[in-house]
Amino acid sequence: MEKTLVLIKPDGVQRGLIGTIIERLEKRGLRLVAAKFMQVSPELAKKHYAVHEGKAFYPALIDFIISAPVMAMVWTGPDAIAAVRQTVGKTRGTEADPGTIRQDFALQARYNLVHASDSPETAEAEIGLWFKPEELVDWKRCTEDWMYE
Ligand code: FUP
Repeated sequence: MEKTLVLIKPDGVQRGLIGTIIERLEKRGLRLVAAKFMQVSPELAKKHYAVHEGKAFYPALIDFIISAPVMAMVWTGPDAIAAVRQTVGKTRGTEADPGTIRQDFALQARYNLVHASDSPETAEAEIGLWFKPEELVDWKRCTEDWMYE
């Protein structure tokens, strides 16, 4: 089963959407395996967004991700990477599908509430960047017997 990194970004925290966003992932049937509420350092922000360095929106993105706390999490489940990105929706709220978090609660690109890993390679690297191996909890939800094939 895949694991994926999910961040509820500073706008989601400030707007009081932590519970709503977690609820969507829980109801989808995914399993939370790690979580920490934290202030992001500039060093961590730069490592996390290294792929975007040099782009016009990069400086504002770094300022944004360190501007208030984030809720960092690891979620797992069958096809968890695609499932979470589907639930989150496309980058811009105005392009995200109905029923997605970003379509329901966001309008533009920077203030789009959630980060979610986009591939197995990225997920592995991002989980390693944000969490120590011992911070991941090994458990199973009772719902999984009725959801996972
Ligand atoms: P996503 O995978 O949907 O989170 O988005 P990207 O990896 O394409 O972009 C990473 C982050 O950069 C987005 F969450 C928001 C920010 N961004 C901007 O601020 N402006 C842009 O034009 C594009 C992305």
